[in-house]
Amino acid sequence: MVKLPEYEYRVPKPDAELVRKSIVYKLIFILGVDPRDARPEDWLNAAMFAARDLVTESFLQTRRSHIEHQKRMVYYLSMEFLLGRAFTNSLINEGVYDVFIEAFRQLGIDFDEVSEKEEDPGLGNGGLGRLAACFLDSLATLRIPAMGYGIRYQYGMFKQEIVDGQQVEKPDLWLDKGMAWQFARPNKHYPVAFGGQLRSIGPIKYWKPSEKITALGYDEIIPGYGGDVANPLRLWTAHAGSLFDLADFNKGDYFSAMRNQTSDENISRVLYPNDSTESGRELRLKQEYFLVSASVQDIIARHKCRFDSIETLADEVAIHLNDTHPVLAIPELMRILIDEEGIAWQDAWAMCCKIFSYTNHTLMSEALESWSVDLMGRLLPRHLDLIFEINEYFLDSVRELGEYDEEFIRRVSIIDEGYERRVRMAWLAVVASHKVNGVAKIHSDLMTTSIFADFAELFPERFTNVTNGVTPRRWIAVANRPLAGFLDKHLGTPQWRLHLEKLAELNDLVDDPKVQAEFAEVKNANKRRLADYIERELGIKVNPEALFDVQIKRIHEYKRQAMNVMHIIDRYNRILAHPEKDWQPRVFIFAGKAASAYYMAKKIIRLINDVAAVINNDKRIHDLIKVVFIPNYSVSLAQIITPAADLSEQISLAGTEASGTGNMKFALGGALTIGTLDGANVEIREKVGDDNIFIFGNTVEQVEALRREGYDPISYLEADRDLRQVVKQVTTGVFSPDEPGRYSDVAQAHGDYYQLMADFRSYVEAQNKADEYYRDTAKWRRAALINIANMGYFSSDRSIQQYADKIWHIKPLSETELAQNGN
Ligand code: 8GP
Repeated sequence: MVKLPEYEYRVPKPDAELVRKSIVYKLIFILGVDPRDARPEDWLNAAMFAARDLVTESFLQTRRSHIEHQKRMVYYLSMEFLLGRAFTNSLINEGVYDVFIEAFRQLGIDFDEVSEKEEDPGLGNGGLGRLAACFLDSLATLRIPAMGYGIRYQYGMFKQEIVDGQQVEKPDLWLDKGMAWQFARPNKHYPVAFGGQLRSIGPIKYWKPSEKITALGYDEIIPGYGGDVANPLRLWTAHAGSLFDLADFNKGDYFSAMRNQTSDENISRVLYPNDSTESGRELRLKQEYFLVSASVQDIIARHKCRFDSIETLADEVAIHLNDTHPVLAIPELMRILIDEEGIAWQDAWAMCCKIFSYTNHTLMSEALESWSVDLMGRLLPRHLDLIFEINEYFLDSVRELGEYDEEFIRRVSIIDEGYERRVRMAWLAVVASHKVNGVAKIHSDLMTTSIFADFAELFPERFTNVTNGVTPRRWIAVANRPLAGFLDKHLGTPQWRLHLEKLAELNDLVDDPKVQAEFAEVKNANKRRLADYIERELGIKVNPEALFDVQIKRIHEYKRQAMNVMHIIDRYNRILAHPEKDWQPRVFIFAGKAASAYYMAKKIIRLINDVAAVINNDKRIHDLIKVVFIPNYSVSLAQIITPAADLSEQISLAGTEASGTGNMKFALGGALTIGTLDGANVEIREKVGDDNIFIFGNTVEQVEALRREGYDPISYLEADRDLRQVVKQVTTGVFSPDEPGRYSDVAQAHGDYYQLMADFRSYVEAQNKADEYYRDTAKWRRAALINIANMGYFSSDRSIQQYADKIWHIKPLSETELAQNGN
């Protein structure tokens, strides 16, 4: 090993002058830009290179320590990582934010203008992807030996524009401005094969694929808070053909390879290809396999580099499957162990069962992935064969128990033998994983009594819960600097960033009027910032003193943005009927993307905008209601909106939202929740107490009872005049006079499957209660402070600690291990 004196790789502790020089150096010598011509984008890239130097040191040191101390590692496989901007977050985590601000001041350059030029890496869609990003932050902060694997989509999630009230999808060119935060790893490349045939010589099976592409790695560095640890997130891009098999490229093949290049490289082109066509589905399956094949090969290569024998893999490696999308990692590991490493089937299976664990993120049946046997057999014949073998082995073991009939066997079979034979990915995940967890208490319970009930009977010890969490670094220290200052002052320590349970000490201060007033100033500053943003971007003026009522998340029927709109319309009607009353002014803020092929979700966006156009322009309302749909929801946008919220809308039908993490971010920022007893709302209520949250609506048991008895939405309409009026206005075109029938199907979509009608009245009552509270400023501020004080539990550090202890059995690097860095 090369020995370096310490000064060769240690970046000196930076001061503003050093940082300034470093930025200018990067601008000139790395980017080739004359400082006189530099645009904010250039300064950003230069500053990111300068910041990356600081993180790189911890990154290399971390890796060295893992190798030296032979640490067991966890690999987190996910098709989504919704990272948000890297620059300011890394400055906070490295403890050099103020130094950079000063360096920019010395350069005479506006720090905020520059840092806002950073594109959000659009590598995710919703909660699952953002959770993965919070987890990476916590893994590094807690010094857990870990690495993430994902796909470096060239175009991430689309950019959303709103044109005439409707969502328009534009390509997200997030990589075009350069990606100073990633290291290309030209030596990390693996072949990924598809198609062809499965052959056998005697008992030995081998796969002769017809197509090969190459996965090339890029490392995004994930710095932990405190600056001493940084872990990699390795992202794969697809390259056509084989990079090393140049002999294959005789002239004719070369040209045909070039022709195929575009289609091969499509694999890492976009997140969520349209799955309503066969070719879209095939591409998605290829993406999933591409991710896991490259990652599993890399995991094995890394293991072999550190240890002599593949036999110890299960002792040194844990692989976590973030939902079912990376589940093909199971047959891929089996294939490599058996076909390439010569390990016996049973031994390979025993290793897999020790290595894998799986998190379920939704109970919605449409999200439970399955692939047709036909498609999988065409693309991945060896994997399909292994899945059949796993299934046979598993079903035989169930039959041997002698307690179950064939109907049960049919239900637990990994292969659904229905009309079209399909591979049930979640079943495969459960059968191979030693632990399966849900993401909030209620969700984990429902998981074992609904979709996985049969498996919970077979393997009760396998199922567990780890309630989600969010990182206080990004969601307070970066996104909510006024609150960070407030907490530093009143807790007398910056340590809440690492030990969020310290927030509990605020409980002693919640009655202090001075503290309440200071908190109000924090909130108002955040509201003013958002109001400025809304005026700048949308030209809508909102009153920062109004109650900010916020629902930002993916647009989905189960999340019931439509019910929120119904309440707005009802309030509008009541104000018009009783203008003399003392109405609480409110700004209703929405943001969120609808999947491009999701017709009803897109319609809901349009409805919000149509309702906004009518109400915002109705002079009789005197700005008592403003409705704002902020386009292009992203992590960066959430960082502006969340800290400004007074009221957090978490109104999914009970039993549908697995956990939610937005609910935690809002409460942590001192917003009160209006919500159903769904997902993590249940645990938030336990922490903050009934008086500091507005709970409404039917419980899971009531929802299920209604479904059993035959839910009848009409009965609610008949019983409630106001509700009737709202539904009539929507369905007869009051908000879409140019096309009166536009929303005839919205309010009662699919027989009101998500029971908006049943919960409407109690939702409106909870909203009225929120108004009453808000008018009593001391009461509201106290409740907001109680929310913040009791959010310690919802740190992603707590979640990750639980994963490390209960699921992965991984120990963090100790300080001494980190200090002796093996150089
Ligand atoms: C989300 C759940 O909807 C949310 O309740 C939970 O907080 C979050 O995962 C993290 O656990 N699920 C997804 O984002 C999801 O299922 N996405 C699939 C469509 C890919």
